[in-house]
Amino acid sequence: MIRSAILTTTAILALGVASAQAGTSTIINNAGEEIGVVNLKQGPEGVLLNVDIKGLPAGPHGFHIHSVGTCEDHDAFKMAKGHIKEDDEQHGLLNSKGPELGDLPNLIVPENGEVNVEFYVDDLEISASEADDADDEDVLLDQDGSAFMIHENADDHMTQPIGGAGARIACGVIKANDVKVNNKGNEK
Ligand SMILES: [Cu+2]
Repeated sequence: MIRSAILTTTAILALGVASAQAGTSTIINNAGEEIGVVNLKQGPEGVLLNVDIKGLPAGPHGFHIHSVGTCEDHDAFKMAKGHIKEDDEQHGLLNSKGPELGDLPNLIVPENGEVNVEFYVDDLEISASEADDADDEDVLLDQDGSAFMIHENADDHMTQPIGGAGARIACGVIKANDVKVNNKGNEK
């Protein structure tokens, strides 16, 4: 009886690791105030993002995925470090030696400060589908996590290292949504 309980727990944990099919990132500003959310859904080859943020300055803003999942130093957001990338990649969606995995299109914010947009990012996984891949660059929920970052200015998609996008004005740690497992061992 005890053994079967342990086996069941192990099976659920293993499934949980393998099945973060969705995620959420609460976005905060330099004052540490919540200003919106980015929802993530895993597709077969990449991740669908839905961005819903209020209270940003109007205009284009560089938008990236940075390599450490923390926004606690909210006055500057430096602890999130640089972009997620493979070793030989350069920054920039328009760069012949790029892009980096964490390069995204600019967020174009209208005068009312509200941006709501959905787009798709190729070649990313929210969490590793196999344990061996757990620390791969393309896995958002690797050991130190990942964070969305919004910059003060536009990303020109070419200049190193961040397209001239300037200061970091908003940040959101990427977190897995709860994985629900039913009594047949299937995800709900
Ligand atoms: Cu950035």
